[in-house]
Amino acid sequence: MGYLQMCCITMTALLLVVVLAVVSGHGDFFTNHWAVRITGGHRQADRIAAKYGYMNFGQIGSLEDHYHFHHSRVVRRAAFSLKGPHSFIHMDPEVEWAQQQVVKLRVKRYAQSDPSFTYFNDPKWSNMWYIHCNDKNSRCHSEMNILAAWQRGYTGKNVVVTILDDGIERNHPDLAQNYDHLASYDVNGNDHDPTPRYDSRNENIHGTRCAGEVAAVANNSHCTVGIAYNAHIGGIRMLDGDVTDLVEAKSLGIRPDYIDIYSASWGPKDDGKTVDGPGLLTKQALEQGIKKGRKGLGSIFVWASGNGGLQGDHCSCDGYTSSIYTISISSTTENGNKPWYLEVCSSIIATTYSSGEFNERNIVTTDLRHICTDGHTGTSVSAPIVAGIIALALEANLLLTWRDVQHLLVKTSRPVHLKADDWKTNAAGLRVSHLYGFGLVDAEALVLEALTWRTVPPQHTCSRITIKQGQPSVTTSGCSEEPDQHVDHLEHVVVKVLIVHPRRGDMEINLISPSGTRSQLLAKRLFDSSNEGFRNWEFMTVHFWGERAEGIWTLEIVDLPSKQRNLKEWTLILYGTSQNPYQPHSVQHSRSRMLEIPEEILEEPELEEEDEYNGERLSQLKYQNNHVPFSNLKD
Ligand SMILES: *[C@@H]1O[C@H](CO)[C@@H](O)[C@H](O)[C@H]1NC(C)=O
Ligand SMILES: [Ca+2]
Ligand SMILES: [Ca+2]
Ligand SMILES: [Ca+2]
Repeated sequence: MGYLQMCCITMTALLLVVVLAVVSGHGDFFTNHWAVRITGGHRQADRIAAKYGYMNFGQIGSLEDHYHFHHSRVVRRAAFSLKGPHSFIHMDPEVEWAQQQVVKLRVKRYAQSDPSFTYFNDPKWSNMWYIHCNDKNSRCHSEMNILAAWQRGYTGKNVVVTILDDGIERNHPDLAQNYDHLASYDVNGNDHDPTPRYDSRNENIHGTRCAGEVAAVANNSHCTVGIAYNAHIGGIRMLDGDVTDLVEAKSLGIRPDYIDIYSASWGPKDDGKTVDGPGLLTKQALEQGIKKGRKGLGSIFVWASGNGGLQGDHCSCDGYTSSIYTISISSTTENGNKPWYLEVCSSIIATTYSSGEFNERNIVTTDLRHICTDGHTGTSVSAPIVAGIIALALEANLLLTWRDVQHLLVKTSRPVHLKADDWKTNAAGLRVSHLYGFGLVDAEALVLEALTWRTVPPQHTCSRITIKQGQPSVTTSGCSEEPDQHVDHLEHVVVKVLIVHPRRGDMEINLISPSGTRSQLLAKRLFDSSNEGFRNWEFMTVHFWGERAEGIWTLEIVDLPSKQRNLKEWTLILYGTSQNPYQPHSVQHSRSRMLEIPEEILEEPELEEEDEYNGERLSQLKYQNNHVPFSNLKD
């Protein structure tokens, strides 16, 4: 009898569960909070709460007889109302009404989300916390807003992405449908099939893992969902053999009018003592790509910033990731912590989630031999995520240039909860860090901005300012004589140095802009004992993005206590536009700008006092803009 009764109650409870699940719909998650209506006052409510194992948190606002009950034994954010003694509260005759509270799937700035859309039948979907961040399994603080971008209809359709790596398994069941042989090539094998070489050690898993992040097929009951799950995906097999300048150059130049985005998750050794970058051919291939690729709009090269964190490596010593033509991407952990592998440097533009500590979740993706994995880690994860997100933006606006894409990332990425001790606001009001660039990418913001984006004005370059030894401070008229070199609003800033030093790793180099923003171009590297110094090495920083170019630029080298550095020569190379890229036709702006010039330029700026770095100002130069481009504008 007792058993029977128990059985029936359980069945009733189960029924309730089903009803609740249906009412709540997909996309809603049960919490351990209940709203309960009980007459008879607080003490009665307390008594009933205790009877079923709840805490009574008191009356709900001004609602008489309504109480907030909390049950600590329910798993937070369960997908279904959980069974257990506490659920019997619904059947207590003294309880007039009870409702377990559900959390709505929060999708920012999207009014009519169709909850069923957020559900895919791919078995690893529930593990993709970085896509449905505020979901039942996810407690991350900030979203990359990928789901929201999808819900606006952007999934990478007609955009072509390729992975420069050790090949891709093109017949992987989660890739085959999106695989595009025209976006693929095998540079190692000199054929058109980029299928990886299989061996017992599974050496060549990397490319297939990157590919799945970008474009694994959605809702096919297999494995995962790619970030641009309707994009074309190809692979360029080039890492499984001798990697030469030629191999790299060839790879970066495969079908530049067909392939939109090249994703590269590799680079020179991250051993903390290497200084290496693209060779002659590869440099040309990158330049050719941004000039001629995508029928003149420019190829998009996305690059992982490097995994040498433990070796104290600094990504400014990696010429691929610090090139102005590549988009350098860093990683953060689920909790916004600095991952152990992270490399710091000033050329990083933005950041995605990736793997972290043992208690933090990983990224899931496709793997060699038709399987899935959550073993894909490091900044290798981050470049493909951004490649996928850029594919969404290109679907929204196919006319974005290579520089538009960088501007969009600068503008839409956010520091949110990413922890770094060096977040600062530059003079253009942009928050930026050497760990994370402009912060966590925001796919939805990116597609929204892309939709209404106006192509930025032409890029100008000013690179004639060279300081010779013994000339620590020079005033120059900059590049004003030639209008097509006039730089006013900054994008990238490059410093090329010739420095002799008995121990390269002892040096820290900083650049201070006319607005007073300080960017660290190089940090000390413990393992770098080379005596080769820097021979015309180019450091790049994006930290002055949007700032004005005019004024005194200061280079600072700290190598205490040895002070053995010998700066032979340095060149400041400014990239940017003559017009404000965000208000290209504002007459108002040109007026105020003309008023500013005499003051900023003619006044000798004060030097700051000796700073906290105990550094020595080695060299300063003044970039003066006499060019007044708006003088002929009619009001
Ligand atoms: C995924 O597939 C299922 C059928 O397996 C379908 O009911 C659902 O609507 C699909 N989801 C999306 C977002 O297309
Ligand atoms: Ca092949
Ligand atoms: Ca899938
Ligand atoms: Ca590195």
